[in-house]
Amino acid sequence: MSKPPTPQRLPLRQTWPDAFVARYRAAGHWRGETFPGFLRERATRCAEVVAVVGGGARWTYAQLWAEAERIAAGLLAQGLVPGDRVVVQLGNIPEFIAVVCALFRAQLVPVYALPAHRLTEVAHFARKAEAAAYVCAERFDAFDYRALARDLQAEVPAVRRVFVVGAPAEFAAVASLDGPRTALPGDPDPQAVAFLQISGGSTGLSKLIPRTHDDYIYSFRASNALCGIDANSVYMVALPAAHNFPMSSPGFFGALYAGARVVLSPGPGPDVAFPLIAAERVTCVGLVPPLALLWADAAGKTAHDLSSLQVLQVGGAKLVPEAARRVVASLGCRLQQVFGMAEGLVNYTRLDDPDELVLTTQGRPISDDDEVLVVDDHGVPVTDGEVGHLLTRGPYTIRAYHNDAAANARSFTDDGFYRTGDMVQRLPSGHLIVQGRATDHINRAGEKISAEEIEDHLLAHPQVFDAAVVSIPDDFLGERSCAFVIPGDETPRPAELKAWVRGRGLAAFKVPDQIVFVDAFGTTAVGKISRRELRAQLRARFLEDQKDAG
Ligand code: AMP
Ligand code: DBH
Repeated sequence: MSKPPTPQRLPLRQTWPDAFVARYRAAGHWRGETFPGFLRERATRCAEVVAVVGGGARWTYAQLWAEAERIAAGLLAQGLVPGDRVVVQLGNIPEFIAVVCALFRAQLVPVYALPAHRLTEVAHFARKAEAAAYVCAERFDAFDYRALARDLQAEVPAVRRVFVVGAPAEFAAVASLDGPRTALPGDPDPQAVAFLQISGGSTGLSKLIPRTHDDYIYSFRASNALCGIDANSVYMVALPAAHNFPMSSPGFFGALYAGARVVLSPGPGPDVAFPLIAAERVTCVGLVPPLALLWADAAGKTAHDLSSLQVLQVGGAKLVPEAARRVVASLGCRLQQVFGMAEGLVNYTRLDDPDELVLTTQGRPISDDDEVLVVDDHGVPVTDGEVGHLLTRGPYTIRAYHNDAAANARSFTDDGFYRTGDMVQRLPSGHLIVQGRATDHINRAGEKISAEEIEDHLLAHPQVFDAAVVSIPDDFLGERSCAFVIPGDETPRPAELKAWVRGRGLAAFKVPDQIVFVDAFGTTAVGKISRRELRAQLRARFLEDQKDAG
């Protein structure tokens, strides 16, 4: 039997200059650990300890590892080969963790899609990553992912195999995967890329973020110490598990590293999360600001016992001081602000920081080796306390995206600093206050939406002459998206345009919250203005009109 030819693919790489590698090793940040290495060790040392709770399952560390090895061997028996990239789109179910651990065990490379993503996004990830397979759930939140799988294979035929958690239809079931354990590879190089995380997409489509075993494990091992996670902790995943925040800050990986218990909440609302907190005695959970406020509100009325909660983390979008005060007042546990990014750098307020810093800052970097620069528009460092662009490099911040030369040229300086796109103020203590951003994306309750991406979809509509998408302050979401549209000959209805965007195969959170029709853009502009200026003008005019109307 002849083997299929090994496809010519762009290699996966994330490298730091030698001097930095030496420094991060010498400092003890990079210890040569790998995902399969630490998971196997925990499966022995914490064999009978409960590792993962969710969806009716209660797996010990030994069971989780056995599941991972079964699925890993099964995927290889089905024809996948180490190095293949696999798009994973699963909700907060134990199989998400088992599948990801299985991919690590087989040296297959997960590419994380969110459950909210639809065909356009998943196909983009598959194409960019040159994925060979897709793992999805039969359904989640009433959406049938097998239909998406069919469309995906039609659009990206390189996705040879589909594996389904639940009823597989014509595909293979994850539950029945199996194969010889002897076919499993040894442990990977700790410097190798372990997975591809997804960026929120500040300009255009999401970018793929290659993270190595060494760098990512460092980020959550160090996070554990700063978030109070140890073997006695019970960590709840309330946000989508594929998000970098609940995955690694300290996230479920931090919890598994510590030998703690991970509790998967099927949704982020207090109605589902509170009973689980009470039943499992959850000690730590991470939320985005709107959810934290919702929880704070509900905590005052609930009959469920939330007294086990020690640390409530809030991040993904700015938590303003007044909101922080409300959260602290009603939840009665320690608040920790988390300002992170899938590209790397994560900042935490420390559990023993004075209250004022916890309420008013977004924390300071994990590592002494996180280099932070706050610079003006010309790249010159500003003095402490002034607002500037945040640039960073360090032992767990990437130096390049995968397969995206244009984004790399834009996003990294010549000496390897990542341009975060965030505008911050740094206090003498090193704590950062996020003051805004330099890029035109919308941070909708922690989900980042690229204005450009949505404008492109609107422009594809036959009755749209031009469109500009901007963020508008929103009491609940923090920001909502508003599309200013110059119609063609006929003005479509707003609902029709929203349905159009949804119909383009996009995550629902990207559908504009509001559509405003205008005759023209930029009356004050002389000649050509940038999209960025245009969006700023439209936003300013809109807010002014609202003020006048109110
Ligand atoms: P991403 O690159 O998609 O992982 O998104 C990371 C971005 O989310 C950051 O660069 C910030 O713009 C934003 N972000 C995350 N946490 C916070 C926070 N606590 N406060 C303000 N913005 C945040
Ligand atoms: O928003 C984020 O991407 C984020 C927030 C908090 C993140 O990636 C993280 C912590 O690790």
